[in-house]
Amino acid sequence: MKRLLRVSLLCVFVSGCGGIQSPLAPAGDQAAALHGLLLLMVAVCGVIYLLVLGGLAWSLWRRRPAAAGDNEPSDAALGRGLGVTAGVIVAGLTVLIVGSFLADRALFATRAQPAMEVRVTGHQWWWRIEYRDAAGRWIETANELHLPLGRTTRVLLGSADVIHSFWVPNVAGKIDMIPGRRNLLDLTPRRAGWYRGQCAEFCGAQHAHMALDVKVEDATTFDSWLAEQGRPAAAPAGPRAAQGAAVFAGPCGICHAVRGTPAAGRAGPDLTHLASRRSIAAGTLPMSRGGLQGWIAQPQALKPGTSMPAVPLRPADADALSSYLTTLR
Ligand code: HEC
Ligand SMILES: [Cu+2]
Repeated sequence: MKRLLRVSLLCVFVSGCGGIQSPLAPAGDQAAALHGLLLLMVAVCGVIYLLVLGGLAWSLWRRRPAAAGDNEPSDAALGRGLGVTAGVIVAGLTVLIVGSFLADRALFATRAQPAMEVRVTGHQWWWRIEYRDAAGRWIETANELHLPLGRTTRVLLGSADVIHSFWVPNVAGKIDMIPGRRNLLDLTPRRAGWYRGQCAEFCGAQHAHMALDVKVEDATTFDSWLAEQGRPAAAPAGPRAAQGAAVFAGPCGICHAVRGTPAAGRAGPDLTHLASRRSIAAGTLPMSRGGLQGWIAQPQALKPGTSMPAVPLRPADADALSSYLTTLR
């Protein structure tokens, strides 16, 4: 029983050391710079901690029961002890100052270079994402950030309502998204794969359901992905999807855009290529037909307080609607 407890505690600790949402498994230049600084801080503070504990243990061990006054350290010994302590602290702090200066330079090393711009805007509780393509057009999507491997992407961060915070720990450090301000963050990922970001500033009841799927992919895959995202939605294939599109254009188009159709709402995420995404409503549900059906039927049960209302629909219309949404690839 005791061993089981120990093993499971160990698992809990070790599970924090890697994975898709961890600053301890850097997958980009900026995260690597911060990871190096973290290791340096742990090393310097660890050495000082051990020295202090070692000194304490040594002086306790030397203390013998003796006549009063016999045990007092001499002025010279005290002076030597203080000198060593001050020396260690000054040396440790100097190493940390140099280390953080170098890490800071590494974080801003790309700032002077041109880079692809992506606007990410925080909303309660989802992410609006707009890419600037080579032709200077802004291409809108939501809740899933794609990054080209080995290139630098400049993220322009803002907020539409309250303060949010952008943090994809495997790729870079955290920066707040403040209404009325644009903060910049350069991302240079070096390892392909899926990562997870999370709003890192409490922003209301559904703050915990404000996750961000991040995919780092090789530059050619990224380029064709972006070209695909820039296209308008395909015309609905078949009568069922056409019925769904007609339903969508009514109540849903007030808040959502599907480019290439009359739906041009701006209050909610752009749904032009919804079905190409991995999850629904900022990581709340995995993407599937059933997930979409559930979300549309009961957004307030799945994400209480979200600005998306449950729209009353006839069952046949709801069914056609989710068929249509799955064609938005
Ligand atoms: C009053 C505005 C409003 C209306 C009307 C509305 N929505 Fe939404 N919708 C939103 C908002 C805001 C979100 C983001 C919610 C969140 O994640 O917290 C959203 C999210 C979604 C998502 C998830 C998008 C993503 O990127 O994961 C889908 C799918 C969706 N809505 C479909 C619909 C459909 C279908 C209708 C019509 C039946 C509809 N919505 C009506 C505002 C609206
Ligand atoms: Cu938030």
